[in-house]
Amino acid sequence: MRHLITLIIMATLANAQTTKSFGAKINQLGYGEQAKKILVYRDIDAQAVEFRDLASGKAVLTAPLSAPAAWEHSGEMVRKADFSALKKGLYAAYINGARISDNIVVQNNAYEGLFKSALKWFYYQRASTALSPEFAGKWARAAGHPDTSVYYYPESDMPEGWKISSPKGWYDAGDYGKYIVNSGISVFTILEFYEHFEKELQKLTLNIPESKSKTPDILEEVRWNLDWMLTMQDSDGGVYHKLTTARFCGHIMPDMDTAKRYVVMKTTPAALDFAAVMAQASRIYKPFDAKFSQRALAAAEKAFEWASKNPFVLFKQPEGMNTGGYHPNGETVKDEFLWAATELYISTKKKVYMQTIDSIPFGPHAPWWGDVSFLAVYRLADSKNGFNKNLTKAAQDTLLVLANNLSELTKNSAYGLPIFKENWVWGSNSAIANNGLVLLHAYYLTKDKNYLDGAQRALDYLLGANPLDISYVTGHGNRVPMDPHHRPSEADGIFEPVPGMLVGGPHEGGQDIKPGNCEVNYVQKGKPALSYIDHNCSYASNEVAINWNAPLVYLAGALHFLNNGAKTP
Ligand code: G3I
Ligand code: 9MR
Repeated sequence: MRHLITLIIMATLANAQTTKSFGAKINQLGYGEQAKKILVYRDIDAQAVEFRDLASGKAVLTAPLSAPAAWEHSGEMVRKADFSALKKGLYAAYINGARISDNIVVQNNAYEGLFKSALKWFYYQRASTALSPEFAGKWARAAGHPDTSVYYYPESDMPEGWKISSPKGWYDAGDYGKYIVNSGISVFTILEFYEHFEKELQKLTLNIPESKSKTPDILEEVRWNLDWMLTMQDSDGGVYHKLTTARFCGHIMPDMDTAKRYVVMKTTPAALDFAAVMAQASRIYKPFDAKFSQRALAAAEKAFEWASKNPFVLFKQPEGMNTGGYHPNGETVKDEFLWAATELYISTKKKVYMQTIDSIPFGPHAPWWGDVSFLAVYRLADSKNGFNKNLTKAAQDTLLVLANNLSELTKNSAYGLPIFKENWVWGSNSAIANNGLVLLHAYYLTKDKNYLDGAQRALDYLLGANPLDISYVTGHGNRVPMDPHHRPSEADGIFEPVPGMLVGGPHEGGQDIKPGNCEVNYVQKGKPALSYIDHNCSYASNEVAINWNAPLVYLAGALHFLNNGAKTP
């Protein structure tokens, strides 16, 4: 009952923070001038949509409505209108004289604030440090989790008094755990964004404590997590899987969570994800910190060697611990071996890594923390990385198979969105963001604008072009999440959640619907795109996570730079 009352209060309060919807599904932050612009509206007896310039009130474009079509993921009948012809300005859409849309913004800087905010969010996730008002504004907070005395779980498995120092790093999500596997794909994605838009990102300032250094702020922020990751490697090269308390703490601020913290078993996926990002980091940081670059590469090779000697050690949750696992059903480690070997080959050109690459097949499956093989496909498909022509061609073909499937959905599905049925899982928004990144990589390879249009539609979905007509990013949009499952946002006494966070998004899993947790069944069977609740009880649909924000940073940032004339990578 208590939860229900909270829910009603939050929903009412939340509405106080949002502007009323007019019904048309659009990107609530707007569009670049050259972007594909699609409006989706419920099935209605009309021929066209009229777009009016808001300043003059004059009609400037009439766009025909498509035939009604059913969108299987929400059970809606909808129609689309293409208003790509609109150039810089502020507009609204009308049907039969009635307004149907929020303000429509067309300007090339539409996503600048968003991508910077999504990237700055990683600073807000820092463990082991206070966030001062100078850098964190009203979300400043005391330091939590020094992590200078971290034990082994279970302690009985180690000699009396065994402990390590493992400070810094990013909190994984709405909890205060630090997880190597999830750090892997998250760090890769942000560093790849840097690799692809290095010129544009050199000068980007995030207003973080390191902003005055000679190293670009984006690299300084990632370094906070890389430094922690290095402390998770044991002397034999193995890497501990995670660092957490034994059980998830309550919804409290970091400095209030003073329970003992532990590392747990070394695993093969942890060693390989660690090896991959350390090899990648050794190349990127070399011009800024040669010593760190050498240390990272040595650590990467040592971790790969440990994994080669321990090729199938999987995470097993110890008795009495309930924190996250990052251990997918039916786990294989071939994807991690492929990715780590690919990054290590690029950094060292050693034959041993090529032998591993040649032994592992890859397929057209977008990347997620449980299958990182497509991160290797991105590398193998890039002819600048010097792999043999046949392998590069095979990777390019694989990339285009997946991108073409996504492009077909963009063109022909009722909502015009690059979304597969299998994307409706815990973290569905990150699956859709990663689909956008697949399409961007295909655009870089072919310069075919259809792929760029698909990436645009992936971002449109996250920012409002969805059946719930909300932007899934805190603080960015007309209707946004106000009560995410994010301990600092819940416990800080500040009404607005920390900004720039992409919530997990809708799906039918409903793993959080149980007595004493989410007591409202928000799942609509057969309608995954509607199965979401903006309440902190819902860690399955409304949490935030570093591997969800990272592809948002890349997608919004890449479109921003491309909208403003950046060369494709
Ligand atoms: O891969 C299968 C897919 O084949 C199947 O069709 C689908 C539907 O059943 O399930 C898919 O597996 C899901 C997996 O996520 C991949 O999407 C599992 O059901 C689902 O339980 C799993 O959820 C993970 C969740 O932890 C619970 O383990 C999320 O991916 C993962 O992001 C989340 O991570 C947590 C950390 O453990 C702790 N910190 C917060 C973080 C975010 O919630
Ligand atoms: O806060 C935890 C979140 O980060 C995890 O994704 C989720 C699933 O593992 O668990 C959350 O913690 C809850 C725990 O699982 C059950 N008791 C309530 C905890 C806070 O919601």
